[in-house]
Amino acid sequence: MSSLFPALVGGPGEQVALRFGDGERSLTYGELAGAAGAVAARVRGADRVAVWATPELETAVAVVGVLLAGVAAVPLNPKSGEKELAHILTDSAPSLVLAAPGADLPAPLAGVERVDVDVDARGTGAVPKDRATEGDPALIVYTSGTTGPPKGAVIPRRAVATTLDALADAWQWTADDVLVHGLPLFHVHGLVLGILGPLRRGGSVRHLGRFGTEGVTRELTDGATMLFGVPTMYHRIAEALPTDPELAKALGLARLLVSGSAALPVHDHRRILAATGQRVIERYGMTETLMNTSVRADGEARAGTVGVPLPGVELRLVEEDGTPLGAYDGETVGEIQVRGPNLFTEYLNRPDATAAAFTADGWFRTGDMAVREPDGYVRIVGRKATDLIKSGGYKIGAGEIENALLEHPAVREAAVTGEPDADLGERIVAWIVPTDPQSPPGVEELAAHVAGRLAPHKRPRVVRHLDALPRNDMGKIMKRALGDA
Ligand code: MCA
Ligand code: AMP
Repeated sequence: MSSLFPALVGGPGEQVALRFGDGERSLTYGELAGAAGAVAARVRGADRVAVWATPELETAVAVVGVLLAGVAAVPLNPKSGEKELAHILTDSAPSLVLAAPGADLPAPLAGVERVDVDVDARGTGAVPKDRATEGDPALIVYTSGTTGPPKGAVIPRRAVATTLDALADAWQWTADDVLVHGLPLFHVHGLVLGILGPLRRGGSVRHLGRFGTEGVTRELTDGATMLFGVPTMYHRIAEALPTDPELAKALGLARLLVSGSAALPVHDHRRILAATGQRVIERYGMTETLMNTSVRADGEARAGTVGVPLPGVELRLVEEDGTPLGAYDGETVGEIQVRGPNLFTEYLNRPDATAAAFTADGWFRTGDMAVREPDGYVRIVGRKATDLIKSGGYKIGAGEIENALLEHPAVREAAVTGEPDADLGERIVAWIVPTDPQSPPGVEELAAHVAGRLAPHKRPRVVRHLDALPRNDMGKIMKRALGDA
């Protein structure tokens, strides 16, 4: 297949490709070709390589190098707890881990060969020939389901290329664009859209290291043209705007503000429009599908919708029994199913889960419920599974948190739900029957327990104690009754 990154081969060598933090660490395309070429030479022939995905220059160089070598990258959340990390390593069996020099790798990685990424490596600067085919895996990204540990979605090179080119079409995204964001680099949003996207276009990305409104103001004032973020980030921007005229001015300069990973409430859309004159556009995707729909840069930015299917993506709504909905009326709710070159290939080592995710004729069941307006705009109205929580744009399975909570000696029974939260979209609530009602475990103790095993974003924000969990005749926990318990 043609290269994923044409700009690295005889492209704009002097142009800045990547910039991290407040600007002191950056690489031009020529420098990136050298540094990523050195990584590629090191990992060539491997099957899968893990990347310790801190929000740093090394992570971007590592992933680009692994892709240049035609190898699959497994990005690891550097805040993963030991149980989650051990699961991902056992499941994906990487032959080595790439990390920034000096990064402190936790115990589960002790048995994996470590290779430090040298961003100053230049070698000949020659980019190795890309021999991978479009069906070969590019990335294995771990994503939560309703129960059990996260599954590794195997994302082929074809999906990365086609989703980024479809977004370029929808957003008029070119080499002249400079993207700013502060997203984590172990998920599709921050890594595929936020790093590989600008590099495929031959443009630039400035990563903030950590999201904050000051960084957004600085970069948009200094020539950045696009901002990507999850709704929590736009909510924090909307909250800051009334007292931060510099932020309002900076946002007003942007060519495109894009939100995704969860729904951006209409209230935040309105506040940002009123203060900046800019409309935030939403796109809708999933780890398994990369991007499915978007409001187009040349289309009507209708708040509360995720726009229209991207070029190449087939999208339909189906009834409970799988029958496709007929004419779109803006009212009838169905599950979104998608088909196209943007889809993942399989869940690693999980043929059962892969088979369950697709219909016989290759449609992927997203589990998202939506209506379609007569002109084709998609409006997401909810999710099929109540046991999936979206908090801060992260997808979190209630089951994995319940299992972690049950491993705490002070917890006899546990049920986890999501509750509306103005900042996070949803916050994780743990309903606990304590082992000893006289000394029930507190929120800090349980949050630290879950953060240390799984990840900090999976920790409960609220703990409620009960004498018993409400159960039906079959003994199944009735989560909808928990609020009344
Ligand atoms: C707090 N912390 C703890 C604990 N409590 N650490 C360990 N144990 C504890 N008990 C630490 C956290 O690690 C973190 O550390 C800090 O305290 C704050 O934590 P938190 O409250 O979680 O962070 P936040 O500031 O509220 O984060 C909000 C956020 C974040 C920045 C919006 O949620 C975020 O980055 N979301 C992006 C999610 C995303 O990219 N999703 C894409 C997947 P420290 O201070 O060191 O940070 S969806 C996707 O990819 C699809 C394809 C799509 O459509 O996009
Ligand atoms: P993940 O599995 O972490 O990739 O999350 C994918 C899920 O995020 C989708 O199935 C949707 O539920 C949700 N999502 C992504 N983008 C949007 C959006 N713009 N509006 C509403 N939900 C979204």
